Amino acid sequence: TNEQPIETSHVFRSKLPDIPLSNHLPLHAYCFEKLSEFADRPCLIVGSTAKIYTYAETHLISRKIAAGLSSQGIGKGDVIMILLQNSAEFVFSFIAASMIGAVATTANPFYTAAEILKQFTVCKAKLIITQAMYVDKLRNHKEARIGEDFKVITVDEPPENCLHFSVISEGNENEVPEVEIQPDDAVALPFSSGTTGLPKGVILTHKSLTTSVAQQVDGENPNLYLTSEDVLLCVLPLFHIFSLNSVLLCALRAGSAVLLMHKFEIGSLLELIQRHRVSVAMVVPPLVLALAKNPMVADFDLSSIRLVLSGAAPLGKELEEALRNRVPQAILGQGYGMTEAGPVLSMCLGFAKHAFPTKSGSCGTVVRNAELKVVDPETGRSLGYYQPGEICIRGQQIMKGYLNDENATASTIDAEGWLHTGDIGYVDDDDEIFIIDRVKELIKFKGFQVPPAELEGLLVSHPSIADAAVVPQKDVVAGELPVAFVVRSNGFDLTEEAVKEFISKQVVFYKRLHKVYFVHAIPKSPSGKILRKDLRAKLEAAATT
Ligand code: 4UU
Repeated sequence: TNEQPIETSHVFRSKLPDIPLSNHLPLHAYCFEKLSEFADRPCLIVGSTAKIYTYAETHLISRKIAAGLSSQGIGKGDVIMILLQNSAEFVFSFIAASMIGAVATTANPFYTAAEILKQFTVCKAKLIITQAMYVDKLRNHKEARIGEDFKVITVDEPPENCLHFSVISEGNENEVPEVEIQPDDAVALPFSSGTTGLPKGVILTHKSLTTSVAQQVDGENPNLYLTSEDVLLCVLPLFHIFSLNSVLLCALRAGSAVLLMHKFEIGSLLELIQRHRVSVAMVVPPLVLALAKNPMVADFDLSSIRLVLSGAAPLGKELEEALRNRVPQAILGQGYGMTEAGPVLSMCLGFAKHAFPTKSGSCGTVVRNAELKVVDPETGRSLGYYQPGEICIRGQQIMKGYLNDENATASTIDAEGWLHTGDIGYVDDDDEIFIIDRVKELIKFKGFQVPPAELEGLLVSHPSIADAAVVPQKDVVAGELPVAFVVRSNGFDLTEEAVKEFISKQVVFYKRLHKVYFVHAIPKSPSGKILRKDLRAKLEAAATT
């Protein structure tokens, strides 16, 4: 007989049964599968103008753009960059790329020239769709020139060497080339620094995204129940996977309307919620803070809101309770996502058609058709209920891998297909997930990614800096702020202000350093890794004294 102890592996599953997945379909075909049913329903509502595009119009314009992109030389596997704030053009361009088997990489239009060009170059993008005001940032490219090496299309008046959006939007919808799209082909290429290092291209395939959307909104009892009567708030930026997937793609699949806001401003947000009777609000914790605390909220009618989904950063219980007072009729809950995970790992089961009771502070339950485990970071052993460890996820929704980075892929997705998140959490005996810490380097400012390695690279490029480390400091409004520990290389002339300015000139606003501490050495492990935990502890000690 075999007396060897059997290694028990705890795998957590959804309380909802698995469903058949239509993930053989290309993403656009999947999202518009029920087009005939929703054809005349509102699909996109442009907040600033109140212009409405129906499902039929959205589909038709996207087909025209698909043909237009193809006549501009974009073919299967080619990468286009969408550098836009939330807008109808963003949506059309994304769907159009999918229709011709092209890949869309999305970037923050507020990025500096250097940040954009790095992503653009790594992706080998052939074409950029943007606004005229951002074109100057694209002119800094030393090797590639606009109009010669890549094309730039602007949704407004095109500057020199650029083309107007009508060049693609007036394509002939009957001339969309027939391309064969495999489920494993890339469709989206968002950037994320993952658990370590610099931002990397995350390859999300048609199968990843159709699976992820299905895990949320498909089935007899969808985990996130949306209908064609719903109006979803789309104020979170579509270049980030949270909004792209859980707002836009989920809405399209369910036939809901998407209210597009190009930027966050509390007054117009409240006004639009009231005017368009927004029923579902996807938010991040700083927005919850605004909704819970801003006195203006009392002047508006928010009674249409039936569901608030917060994600991308931890949401405190107190804040959740404060929001509950403002929208007592709504179900509040969280989603937990990570770009690499496709992105949704777990979602509140209070959002289901037949809802389950849930607890505040939880990030929901693992999505259906997926497996989640919690592993001991030291031993790799999987842990049971209430035992905190690193959260890992497995399923058809996770990324194919990082673009041109086999090492980073292999250190994130193990040989058995488990994606390691770098988040520490536990599962309680109602199968609800609680995140309590992050072991990866990543800093999150209002849900935006701030990769420390990127800032450290910039810091040590300064002639007077010998070494540097960047870690998060807790903050009530932003969640976390990047702060730096810096070792000066010559004398003591370098000031905190000079360091801050040096960085702020090179990065988007949320990556700016909040504080600089000058130190004699950066604590490191024998293998040379920065001991971030020690630095974080130092900050916490300083904050409490
Ligand atoms: C504590 O933030 C995201 C994606 C979020 C998302 C997506 C779809 C949320 C709900 C949804 O429906 O992706 P990234 O790659 O920018 O950042 C990933 C990291 C996670 O690893 C975790 O550390 O952001 C943190 N995070 C959260 N932390 C994400 N969601 C949560 C959360 N609570 N609810």
